Order: sequence, then C-alpha cells, then structure tokens
Amino acid sequence: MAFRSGLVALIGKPNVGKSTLTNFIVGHKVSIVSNKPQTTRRRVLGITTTDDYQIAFVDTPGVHEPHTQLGRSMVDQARRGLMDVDVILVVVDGAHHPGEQDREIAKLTKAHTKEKPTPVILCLNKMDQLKAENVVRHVEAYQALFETQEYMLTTATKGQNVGELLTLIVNELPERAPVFDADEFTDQSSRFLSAELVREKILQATFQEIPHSVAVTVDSWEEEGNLSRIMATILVEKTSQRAILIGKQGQFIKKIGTEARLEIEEMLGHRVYLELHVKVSEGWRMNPRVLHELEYDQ
Ligand SMILES: Nc1nc2c(ncn2[C@@H]2O[C@H](COP(=O)(O)OP(=O)(O)O)[C@@H](O)[C@H]2O)c(=O)[nH]1
Ligand SMILES: [Mg+2]
Repeated sequence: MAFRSGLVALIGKPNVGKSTLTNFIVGHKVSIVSNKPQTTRRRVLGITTTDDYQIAFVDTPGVHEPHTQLGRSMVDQARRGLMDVDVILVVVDGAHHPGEQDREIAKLTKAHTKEKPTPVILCLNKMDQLKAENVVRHVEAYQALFETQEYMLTTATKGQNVGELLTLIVNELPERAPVFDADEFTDQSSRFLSAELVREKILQATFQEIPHSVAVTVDSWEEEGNLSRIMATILVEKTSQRAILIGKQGQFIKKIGTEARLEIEEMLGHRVYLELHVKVSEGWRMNPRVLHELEYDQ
C-alpha cells in the first residue's frame, strides 16, 4: 500500500472528548483535558506517523456561543480549523441524542463541504456511557444530521475502537508523502505546553467561574545542565480568585505546582524547578493585547 498522509479536523462541542482522543492517538499530551468546557483555547496540531500513514489532527476549541473576546477568538479558530483539511472528524457525545449545539455544528460542516467536498467521519465518543437500547437511535440520528454513513463508537479515555476509527480515517486520506518528521508530534512549543499543563491542573481542581478566569504565562525559562528553571504567572480576574488559588498557607498553589512539575518533567525528560506566581488582571479575557501575549489568538 502506498503511503498516505493528510490533515484531519476534529470538530465538536466542548467536552465531548476531542483532546482526549488526540492525546491517545498521538501518545503524548498535546492538548490538555478537563471536564470544564473551553479547556482548549487555541488550535493544536497532534501528529501520528506509522510505516503506512501520517495523520495531523487539528484539535480545535469547541464551537460554542462566544461572549468574550477570548470566546470569539476560539470560535474563529474552530472555523479556520476546517480550511484545507482532507477529512472532517466530527466528535459527538454518543451517550446523548443530538441537540441544538450539534445542529449548529452540522450547519458549519455542511456549509464547508458544500464549498469544498470533504469526507465526514463521525466519532460517537463516550460509548462507555451509552445505553445499549440507545445505540441504533443515536447512531442514526447523528448520521442523518451530519449526512454521512461513516461512523465509529469509541471510548477515548480507554482507547477503545480508536484503532478502528484510524482505519476509517486512513481510507479517506490521499496517497501522499509524509509532511512532518516521524518524531514530530505537535506544533506547540515546550513553553506553551508547560503553561498549559499548569492550567490543566488548576482546571481539574477548581469549579464555577475560576476555570474560565484563569490563564498561565511562562515568564522565564533557563536551562542549567539537566535542569529547567521555569517561572510562570497565573492570571486571574479577581482578588477573591487569587486567594482561592493560593489557598491556606499556600497549600493549593503548592499542590498545583507539584502536579504540573511532575508532568513537565515527564514531557521534557529531565528535572524541573517550577515557580508559580498569581496575579490579578481584571478583564484579561476582553483584552486583545493580553490574548496576544498568551498566544491564544494564533
Ligand atoms: N466517560 C468518558 N469520558 C470521556 C471520554 N472521553 C473523554 N472523556 C472525558 O470528558 C471530559 C472532556 O474531555 P476533553 O478531551 O477535554 O473534551 P474536549 O473539550 O472535546 O476536548 C474529560 O473529563 C474527559 O476525561 C470517554 O470516552 N468516556
Ligand atoms: Mg479540548
């Protein structure tokens, strides 16, 4: 079989498992995961290469109603993620019947395929939560909505049926030489991924408005032999949020720092010294300059 390669856009509502699926396929955490919507704030490329194929997945922020400058930038990126792709992989929550947001996404993909015919494959994720009596009804409803027959039921957290899903995707890819080196797995810098790992630990440990209000920047990064010295700032929008993140006697920030450091060390393959500061920056989500500094607009 000739080598196949191509670009695959992951499109779907927030929280359906797009980043979990990307990370599983790529074998590295290129896109952070939490159960809070809008965890992914900018486009991330996740690349997998075998002897027979190379797939570059474009993991986009979920399509949702934008209320802030950050939200608008995220939806723009989801739309742009569709440009020039070889396959559109629509990821849905297979455990639930399609709803209003799914119909919105269907409109988006249909508008795109009308202009540029592109194969659409459905990934009905969260199969572990799908009741047996709903399988046929949900599969048929999503197939009708997205006007495609091709689908796979998956459990991304366990990697179930992901191999089968990859087979469907590869069959739709053109015969083409690889574009990326075999050892490249993302287009994101270690610096950005490190900031994202800190944000992931915060998202996983906080509730309500904090996940939406947090951003992380890496302010300095120095290599000392086999050690990376990283200084990062956590931006929040209110003084009360700062107090929560620091916690009693600094306990909360310490826990976040340890969890993030361990994962950054794993990613870099050497020791890391991580220093975290918390800063209040009112309304940063509305501020294009701050969004640019955070690289959320790229
Ligand atoms: N039960 C179950 N949970 C999943 C599955 N895939 C992802 N999740 C969880 O769903 C949440 C959102 O996942 P994420 O990948 O961030 O979704 P995204 O917003 O679409 O990128 C996380 O808590 C994941 O652990 C799955 O197949 N089954
Ligand atoms: Mg995501």
